Amino acid sequence: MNGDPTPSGLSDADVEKQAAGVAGAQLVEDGMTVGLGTGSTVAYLLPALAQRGLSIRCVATSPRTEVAARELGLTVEPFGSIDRFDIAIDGADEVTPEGWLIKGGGAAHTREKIVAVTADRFVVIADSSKAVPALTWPVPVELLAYGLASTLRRLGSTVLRDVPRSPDGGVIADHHTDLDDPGRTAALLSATPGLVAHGIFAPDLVHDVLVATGTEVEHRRLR
Ligand code: A5P
Repeated sequence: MNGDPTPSGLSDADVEKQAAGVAGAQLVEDGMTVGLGTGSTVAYLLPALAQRGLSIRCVATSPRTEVAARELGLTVEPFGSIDRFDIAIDGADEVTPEGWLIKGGGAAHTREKIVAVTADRFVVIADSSKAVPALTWPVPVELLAYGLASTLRRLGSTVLRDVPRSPDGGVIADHHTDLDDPGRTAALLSATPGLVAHGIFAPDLVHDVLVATGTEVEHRRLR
């Protein structure tokens, strides 16, 4: 795979993101409540979903997804009155064969995790570069500004990211750690006061993974 444009004008990676996004959109049915993720793969999901012309109610995980979805004519509601989604579809930075994910490369993992747990079916859409044998990325974390220096000292090996605060006021950082046992790391991070949410998503959250290689999409059903 290289970065040169294909005949469609898209890079090879974008061809795969588009294929995964289109496949994800096919899983949505008329009348559903739908959680919309964030990122460059979701950017291909949105037009594919809008093109289907379904009557659906959506909730977005970020302002950029909300704006893009509305511009395409999708109905986006605030996440306040809906207490479950039929489906949520989102990208990932890494996905293992067991369904462990790293998310938050786009700093939206806190909202993305709330949407994922709210969905009856959480679907991951990914280009082939995201499918890895084991997690390796630094773990994105969202931290409260209150007591930030203390939280950073207790976490250790955590680098503030040069990005704006989250829409909920959180500070975004990346925690560098060994991920041989992602469940143990996730539990340690979850138990850290001052840490709002981390980007490790456990397999019990994930129902389907759609991984595109070229224009072919492999559908992995985890649950
Ligand atoms: C946003 O915070 C992330 O969790 C994204 O879902 C993830 O980084 C995947 O993004 P891309 O689709 O842009 O690779």
